[in-house]
Parts: sequence; C-alpha cells; structure tokens
Amino acid sequence: MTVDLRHATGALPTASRPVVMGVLNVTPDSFSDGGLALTDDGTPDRALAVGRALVAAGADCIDVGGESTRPGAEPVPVDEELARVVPVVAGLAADGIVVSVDTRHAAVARAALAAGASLVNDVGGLAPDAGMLDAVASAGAGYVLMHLRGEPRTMQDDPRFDDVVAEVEGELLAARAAATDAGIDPAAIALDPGIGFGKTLPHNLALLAAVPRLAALGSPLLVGTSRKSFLGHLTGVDEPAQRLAGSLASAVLAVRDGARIVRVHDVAATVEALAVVGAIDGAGGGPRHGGA
Ligand code: PMM
Repeated sequence: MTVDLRHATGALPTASRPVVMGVLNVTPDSFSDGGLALTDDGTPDRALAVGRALVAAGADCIDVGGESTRPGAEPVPVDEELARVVPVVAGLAADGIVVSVDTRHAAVARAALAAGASLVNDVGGLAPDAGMLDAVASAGAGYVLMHLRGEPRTMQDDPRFDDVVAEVEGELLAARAAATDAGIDPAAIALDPGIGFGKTLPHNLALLAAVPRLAALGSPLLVGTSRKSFLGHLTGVDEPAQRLAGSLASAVLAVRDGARIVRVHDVAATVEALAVVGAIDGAGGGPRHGGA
C-alpha cells in the first residue's frame, strides 16, 4: 500500500519512498527548536523562510505547530495559537507546499485548513477536541492520529502501561474507528505511537521495536523521534539540536521496519540517509517489512 494522505486540498507523494515531514515550530518554547522561527515583530517572515528552506532540503510536507507539547508545557490560549500558525500556513500553502497543522484544537485545525493546510496532525487524537473530527472530515483533509494519554502538561507524571505495545495499538485502533465513524476517509488517516508522549524510556524503546507490528495495522505509520529526550538518555547528548546521530538511527530503523512517514527537524540529513536505505532496499528487491 502506498502512502495516501491526499485530499482535495493537496497531495503527499504516493511514491513508494517514505514521506519526510519537516518540523516548523512557531513557538517560543519547544524543546527542540524553540523560538527559532519566531520574529520579534510578530510577522511570519522568518517562519516562512525556515519552512521554504526545509522544502528546499527535501521535505515533502511541513508540520506547523503553535503550541509546545514538551513535557510540563503550559497550554497556549487558542487566540495566540491561531495568530502564530495561520499566517505561516497561509504563506506556505500559497507557495504550493503541502502543510500539516500540529494542533489539539479544533478551532486552529479549522482555521489552518481554511488557510490551505492539507493535513491535521492531532497530538490529542485519542480524545479529540469537540469538533475536531468534523473539521477534518468536512475539509476532506488528512488526519494524523497520535497516541497521547492525557495532556502534555502532565503526561510524564508516572506514565504506566502493563503492555505498552498492545495498549497503544488498541487505543489507536479505537481512535481510528471513531475518526472513520465521524466521516474521515480511512485512506486519509495515519497512525503514530507518540514517541515521548507520556512514555518512559522502556516504553519508547518497546514501541520502536514494535514498528513492524504497528505498521501492519492498515494505516500509514508516522514515527517522530527527532531530537527527543530518549535519544539524549541513550547517548548522553543533552543539547537537542546535537542529537542528529540518534535521530537518524531511529528514523532509518523505523522506515526499514515499515514506517511510511518520519517527522524530523534535520530534513537534509534524513533525506540523505533515507536515499541510502532506499537504494539498498531496492538492490535487494524491496524492504523487509510488510507495513501499510
Ligand atoms: N512530536 C512532537 C510534536 N508533534 N506530532 C506527531 N504526530 N508525532 C510526534 O512524535 C510529535 C508531534 C514533539 O516534538 P517537537 O517539539 O520537536 O515538535
């Protein structure tokens, strides 16, 4: 099965190669790149330049987020999230770039879709905001459904699972059923285990080891490991922007195991790494996984 998150408003590639989603956080406080794309005068110019540079580096789509989801982050008022996100979405979409909006809020999703976004990346997808599923369904947009129990502010307060893979899988499937019941096209849904979202290091590793299983659930699997703190725990690299080696290793393995979309900060390096993986897989007659 090819990656099909296309809808009336835009298209992600349906090629057999994985989709690289570039991260563009228009927030002052994201753990990985906080403040980089914000300008003091509140114009979207710097964010637009960063987004365009990510596309030039090979990103297939840009994921624009206006609320930090780092552990302990305080929620952002919806008005502020709208003011951060909508001008950036509109500017990138006007350039013909496929834009995803990273939000938990239906009002932000709705405004971003109206401004030209093609996908909603719902990090609150297990318990969607009222009106979120309808906003996505009525726009005919793509929907990334990420696993997160609770909310970012408290998600790292003692997360517990008896069997993390089975529980994440079951909760994603239930949420996908709710999304399709609400009218979202099953072919427009991607699933995401939510690496680092309410999970301990062993939970994250178990989920990454289970990518072949999660990729076989009938929806393209998105994996986001880029610069995350579990990589810092494993490598001793404290500074998120320095976690490139761990980010690449985990992205390459996820793709080899069947993930179809990787959400990354370091687009150029990821595209290079995946080109090598693709060439090796091609020489061997294709990848080893049987993912969606
Ligand atoms: N991670 C972050 C934010 N949004 N969305 C999806 N679907 N999957 C993720 O893993 C994910 C996400 C946190 O990373 P950032 O603060 O660097 O954007």
